[in-house]
Amino acid sequence: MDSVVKRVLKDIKESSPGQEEFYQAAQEVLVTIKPLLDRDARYYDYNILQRVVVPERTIIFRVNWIDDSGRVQTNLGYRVQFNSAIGPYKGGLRFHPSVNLGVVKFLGFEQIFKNALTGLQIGGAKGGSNFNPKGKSDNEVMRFCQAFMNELYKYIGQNRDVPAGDIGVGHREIGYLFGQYKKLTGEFDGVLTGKGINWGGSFARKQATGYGSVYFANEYLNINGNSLEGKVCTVSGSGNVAIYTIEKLYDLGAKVVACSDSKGTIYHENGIDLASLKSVKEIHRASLEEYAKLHPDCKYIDAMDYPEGGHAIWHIPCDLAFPSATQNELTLVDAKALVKSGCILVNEGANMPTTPDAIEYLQKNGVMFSPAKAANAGGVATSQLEMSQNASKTQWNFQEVDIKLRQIMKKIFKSAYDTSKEYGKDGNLLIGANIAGFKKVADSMIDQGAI
Ligand code: NDP
Ligand code: 2IT
Repeated sequence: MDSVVKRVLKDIKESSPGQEEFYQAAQEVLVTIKPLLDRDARYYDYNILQRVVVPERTIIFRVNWIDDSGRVQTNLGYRVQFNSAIGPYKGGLRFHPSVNLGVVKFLGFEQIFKNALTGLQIGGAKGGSNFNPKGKSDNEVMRFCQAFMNELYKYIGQNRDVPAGDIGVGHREIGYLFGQYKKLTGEFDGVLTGKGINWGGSFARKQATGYGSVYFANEYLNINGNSLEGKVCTVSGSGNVAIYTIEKLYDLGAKVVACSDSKGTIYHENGIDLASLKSVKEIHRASLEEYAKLHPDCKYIDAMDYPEGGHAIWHIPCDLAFPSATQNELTLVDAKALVKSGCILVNEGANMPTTPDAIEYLQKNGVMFSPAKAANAGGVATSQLEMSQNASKTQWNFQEVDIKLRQIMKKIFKSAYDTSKEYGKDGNLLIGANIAGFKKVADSMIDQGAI
């Protein structure tokens, strides 16, 4: 039966050349669900493995927009509608120069199983562009978003495909995208999530991924007789996920001593000043170097990089590590440093931040490992809560949404944990999460026939 997995992976490589991140994501899922495949031959009989690695639809389009000097600029736009077996397509949009089809496919593939794990009815999708919002004026970002939506609006809808934010797409971009969607369709509906509170957004969506990631870590520590109280934490990134991870870590009694951005890393041994961090990153959209200038007791490391493919932040001693920036940002060199410094938990806030050899090393050395699909699912789960509020034309308050988020994260943890036990892989949450997510999607695909 292993030969089927091997053949599917070989087929992906041949049919989708150069999509390294996508192979990595597909390989991780197909290899870790082996205990399920060994137990239930239906997934082979119905060719589920071959079917699930192919997106239902891939849309690639040109985005022409006018910069501030009046010149036409061209970028590529993507939306990969990967799987709708359990609900309408759902997943974020990423605007970053590194975006290509392989990146969007890896993110879309991950999203299928993450969304299934939330226990909510949402299918998997992802999109984005190689547009770089950095250094662009607000007007340029607005014109880009409008041009992007001029094409995307044909393929999305509140019951069809509901995009949201990701790297480089936050409140500002969702606003411009929503405005243009409304202009083109004449409809005010819940077609995007992460909207502003005044125009259909949900309280706590902004905080949800970071808070959810910490709620997940808390469950994991508690089941092992431990807690967040007094723990020294490092959090990579300093964007949406990282900032609200830091906020919730402080709330629950931990201390955060380091974070990073695309240019550098700060080590503030006395504890990061969250208000100051928010001001530098959220309001001024500046680099962390500005934060270091405001705090003389804070050390600034002028790079994310570390020798031999490592990353500076993971070489700062910690009890708990929260990779919350981007893919493959925690490598084997980093994992070795974390084990050496006595780190007991790596909790993935970003998508696929830990390389496969690093995951293996951490797990072999007894470090608790929370996989992204489970640990960062609070964002998309709260997006679905936003969709529910839009559909019923209501708005819950912050506390109501936060309570639901916490319950969902508890359920996701339990589902990954119990599934790992059920399949004889005690406490291996990577295996538990992948099996639980895959099973729900695959069983739904079987129920719905060859479509
Ligand atoms: P943001 O754009 O808000 O922040 C990203 C942060 O990571 C920034 O600090 C950025 O640096 C840094 N970063 C991004 N790309 C790179 C890179 N290639 N090298 C080094 N640093 C980088 O994005 P989010 O916080 O929303 O997303 C972070 C991660 O979490 C991503 O993996 C995303 O897919 C994932 N995620 C996001 C969810 C959400 O709801 N937003 C939900 C679930 C997962 P700089 O400040 O210099 O730009
Ligand atoms: O990776 C993710 O889960 C997200 N970027 C959030 C997706 C969403 O639809 O809220």
